Amino acid sequence: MAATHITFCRICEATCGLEVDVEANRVVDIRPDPQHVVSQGYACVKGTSFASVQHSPDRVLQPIRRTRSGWKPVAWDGALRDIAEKMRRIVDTHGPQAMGHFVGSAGGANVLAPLFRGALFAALGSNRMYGTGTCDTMNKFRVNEDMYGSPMRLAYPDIDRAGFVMVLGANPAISGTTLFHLPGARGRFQAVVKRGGRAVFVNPRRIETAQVGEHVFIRPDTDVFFLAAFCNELIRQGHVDRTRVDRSMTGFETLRGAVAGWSPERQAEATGISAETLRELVRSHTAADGAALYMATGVNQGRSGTLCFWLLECINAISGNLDRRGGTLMGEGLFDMAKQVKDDPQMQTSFHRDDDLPTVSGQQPSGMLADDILSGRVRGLIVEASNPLLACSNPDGRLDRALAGLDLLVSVDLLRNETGNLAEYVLPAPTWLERPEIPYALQSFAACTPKPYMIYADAVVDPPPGVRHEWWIYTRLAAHLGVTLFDNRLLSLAAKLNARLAYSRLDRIAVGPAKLLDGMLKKAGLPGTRKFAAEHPHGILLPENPGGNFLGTDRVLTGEGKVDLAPEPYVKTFEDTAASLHRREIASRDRIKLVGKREMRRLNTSSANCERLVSEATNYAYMSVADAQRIGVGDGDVVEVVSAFGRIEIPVRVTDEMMPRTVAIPQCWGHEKADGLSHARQHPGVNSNLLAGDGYENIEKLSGMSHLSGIPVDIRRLRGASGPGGSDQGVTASSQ
Ligand SMILES: Nc1nc2c(c(=O)[nH]1)N[C@H]1C(S)=C(S)[C@@H](COP(=O)(O)OP(=O)(O)OC[C@H]3O[C@@H](n4cnc5c(=O)[nH]c(N)nc54)[C@H](O)[C@@H]3O)O[C@H]1N2
Ligand SMILES: Nc1nc2c(c(=O)[nH]1)N[C@H]1C(S)=C(S)[C@@H](COP(=O)(O)OP(=O)(O)OC[C@H]3O[C@@H](n4cnc5c(=O)[nH]c(N)nc54)[C@H](O)[C@@H]3O)O[C@H]1N2
Ligand code: SF4
Ligand SMILES: [Mo]
Repeated sequence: MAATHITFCRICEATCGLEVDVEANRVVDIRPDPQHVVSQGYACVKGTSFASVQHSPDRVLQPIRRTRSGWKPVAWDGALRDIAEKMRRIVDTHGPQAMGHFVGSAGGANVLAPLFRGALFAALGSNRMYGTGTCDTMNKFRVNEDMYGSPMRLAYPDIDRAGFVMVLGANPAISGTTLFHLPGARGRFQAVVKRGGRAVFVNPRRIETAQVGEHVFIRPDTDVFFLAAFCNELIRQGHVDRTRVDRSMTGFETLRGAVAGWSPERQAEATGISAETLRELVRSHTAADGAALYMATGVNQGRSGTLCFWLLECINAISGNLDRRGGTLMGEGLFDMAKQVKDDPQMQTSFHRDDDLPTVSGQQPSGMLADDILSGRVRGLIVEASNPLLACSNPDGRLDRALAGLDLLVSVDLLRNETGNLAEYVLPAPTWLERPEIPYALQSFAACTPKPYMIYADAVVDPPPGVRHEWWIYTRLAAHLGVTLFDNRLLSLAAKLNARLAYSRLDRIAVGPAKLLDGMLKKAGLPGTRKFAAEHPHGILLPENPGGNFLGTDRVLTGEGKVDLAPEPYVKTFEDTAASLHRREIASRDRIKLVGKREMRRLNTSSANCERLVSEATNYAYMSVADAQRIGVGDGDVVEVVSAFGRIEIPVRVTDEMMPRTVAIPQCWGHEKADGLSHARQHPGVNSNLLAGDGYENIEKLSGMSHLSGIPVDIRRLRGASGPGGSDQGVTASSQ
């Protein structure tokens, strides 16, 4: 007989409620939880298909080591001892910064692992942390820090009340949202329109979400001109809330001066959005009872992601919409994490690298990883929950070569992915169904969601016996290395003793994750884990954010206690670069630009091996009818896509969704070398990040973000749909 457990999905930030049927420790069915206090019966196919990842025959079930004669299972103790010895050798010979770590997006869903990972590396004296944060959203953390005083002061659109919502560079119906937790996003946007408001999606692709609202095409990587002109026009039309600005913000005159030269007409030359459309959007924004602008990865990954988010937040702020119902609200979580991290030097933007690139919220630019390894600055790397080989820019396979040359590479993962394949050790971790948890760290601590709530879920199934929690792995490594965790000998001893007890015969007396979470919940005045699981399995709604709880309060954490509308580095960078970027844009407006495309059945690289989700053998290059005709390609034809950094071959899909001179290729494919992923290997597709540049020139200097969207490419027809090896010559698109 199957027992039904109530839990929540941790694949993306929507964290939808799920019902899971379990029989003899096997997941037999996963359904949406109709009673979850927020998702109310919504879940997507990735969540409900997770059993095939959970029970994948490719799961790594005990530590494995790469040897000359192939991968061999090894015992935990020996593996951790050997890894610790190698780490020690690297640190003693090359200094602590030579030992780094790399964290992927699933790392953000794990509430406990970061505490112990952070403690281990701090104890070693290394702040060499990389992660896919610099592929998705570090620009926002940087701006939050400078405008509001802490990277974790996150504002989010009050979508359930706004009269005008404009979304740039996000596709919530497919992707959910980031730093803004919104299960069933499509319906929430639809509701804006149903109550007479507007939902406008500014995007080079007519995205799925735009079906419930309006769509405006924008040339990739030109949002900075659109936002500057929007801001300027708002000021020019006199729609500034002077009372709020004068009382609670600084730098308005500087901001006004910076954007003054950006007229609707000037932006139109680069963005393709007509001056009239922009003026009309500003009028509508101003007329609405509550308006909010939101942006995400499509803009974050451009060359001006930090400037864009600065301008966007300024528009929300000066129009009187920040900290107001129907506008944008400042999240409030279990604890005031923003306050807690504010004075943590690890979390403040710093420039300790020997180039002038920033470390934002503790993360160094992932686009410098290959450089840092090839120059000898990094000799060892622990990768947790990530697959940087496919997820990060990897020009012409340069990252493969760099990672392969490390003295030590360890992957902590469910599977042996492409990155793990280059490692010396793969250490198996539990899935989220095997972990007790509260939702996403950010959701719990910043609560950027229209319906704040808390939920606790016990582990639904026991992990396989040879699998170990990440917190345990890091604590045991610390014990082998002889370093003091948390800068506190007593606490460190206790943590190490606890890790010794865990997974031993005395496991029952060890303090496991559930006990730690119990303490956290109780400290926040909520029921403990046991009570939560027994009495509130579908979660508890917390008071809604009333707005008016940020400006003018001590939650504004800047020196002056006011929102800074003109942080000096942004104004300077904008003034130094915008005009020349604009000129270059106009000079190259005939070039095709590459953008990414998230798909419902795929989650970054990590669902590629899921049989229930992936049936197509390849991804495609999506291009407009006009581009296809000019290049002379039809559906299914294979093209060569060439950038300044690499070259790929990929079949085409012709669609009216794409803005002309733009091509969309779903990222995070390219599994031809994945011999640890049997299904993915048979459905390999093509890695578009071979076309992205890395290194200093291809990093956004204010936040360390990689330039992954809006990459200029040339496209040429290689062969017809059914003609393998055909070599009829096409024409180069860029010169047409
Ligand atoms: N199904 C699914 N869901 C996911 C993921 C997934 O892989 N699959 N990944 C998860 C992760 S890790 C994240 S960070 C979030 C990301 O969530 P989103 O940020 O919503 O990500 P995307 O769906 O890729 O949307 C980016 C959009 O930006 C557009 N775009 C590209 N370049 C530009 C530009 O220069 N300007 C403008 N205005 N638009 C541009 C693209 O066409 C695309 O529609 O999604 C999460 N959810
Ligand atoms: N061109 C382009 N490139 C992009 C993007 C884009 O929009 N365009 N998006 C970028 C973004 S936003 C992101 S976040 C990255 C995503 O890239 P990554 O952050 O690397 O994330 P995934 O590919 O989802 O996951 C990698 C690994 O995590 C493992 N994993 C899953 N759950 C767990 C767990 O609980 N514990 C452990 N230890 N391992 C686990 C999976 O098995 C998988 O092997 O890609 C980036 N790359
Ligand atoms: S939307 Fe995200 S959280 Fe919800 S079921 Fe799908 S993958 Fe899981
Ligand atoms: Mo991401």
